[in-house]
Amino acid sequence: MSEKFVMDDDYLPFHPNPKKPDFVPPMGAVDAHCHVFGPGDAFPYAPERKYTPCDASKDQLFALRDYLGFERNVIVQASCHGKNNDALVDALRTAGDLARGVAVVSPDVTDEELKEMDDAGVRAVRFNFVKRLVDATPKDVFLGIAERIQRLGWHIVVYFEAPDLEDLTPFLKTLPGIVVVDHMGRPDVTKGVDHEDFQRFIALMDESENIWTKVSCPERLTISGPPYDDVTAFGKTLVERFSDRVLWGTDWPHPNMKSHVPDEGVLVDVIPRIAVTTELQTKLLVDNPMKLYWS
Ligand code: 0GY
Repeated sequence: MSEKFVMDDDYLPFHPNPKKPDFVPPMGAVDAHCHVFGPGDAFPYAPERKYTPCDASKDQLFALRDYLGFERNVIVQASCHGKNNDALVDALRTAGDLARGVAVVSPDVTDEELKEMDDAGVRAVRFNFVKRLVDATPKDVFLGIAERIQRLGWHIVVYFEAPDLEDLTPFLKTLPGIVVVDHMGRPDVTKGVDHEDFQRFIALMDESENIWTKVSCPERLTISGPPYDDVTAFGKTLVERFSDRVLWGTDWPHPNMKSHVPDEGVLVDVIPRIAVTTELQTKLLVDNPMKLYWS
């Protein structure tokens, strides 16, 4: 019998009817950071998870993609599914060429399992350092996984919060291949772009041409709330300085939001404020993700 999952009391389900964005994404645009959750009765949540979300199915994700004017998704394995990537792989198989995936694997994953995920469209692994989401993994374990996935031509996605950047920098610099940092390294936006914390992140990207970032998640970083005026300068700075190494994503269905339920139409309307020319928008939404995930 399948297990029944009840979402956490303080869990905020995703927006039921987002607005139609004013910004029309360029043809072939990619939402390069989103998730699928369950459904729990088909793809049970992991016993070691730190939160129980509401279900957020592949069909709901693909409907949102079409509604917002996007063509493709990069689906990221979320911590509530632990290292069982079945829901992700199922979504990738349904989407065919319209989606690619980022998996979370343990060091004892077999070559056959990696090959199977590669066939389904997985192109990266995620290393999560956010303590509220996962128990810590030793860095040498991550390094071992990083070496193994090179053969497949996969890259690495890392998730950490700004206070951890200084400690993590030597490790990030030893990682082989392309490394994508989630959500701009999660800066404290009250400090401003000129603060040494964000400047440290910019310096890391300046020094390491293999480091990319997702200019995503204003909804997580904001203090002032929608339309996220206090976050715009961070994304804009990165898009203009590293135009060939930036990606954008909705982060649907927005796990663990506490302050508000984001409207994805409002999130899409942030794009022309951080990528202010057609050329920058095309790089951010089409050229860069296509190069990393589809070539
Ligand atoms: C995100 C952010 C979060 C959650 C996860 O894997 C996850 O559970 O990534 C978060 O809570 O900040 O990128 O979805």
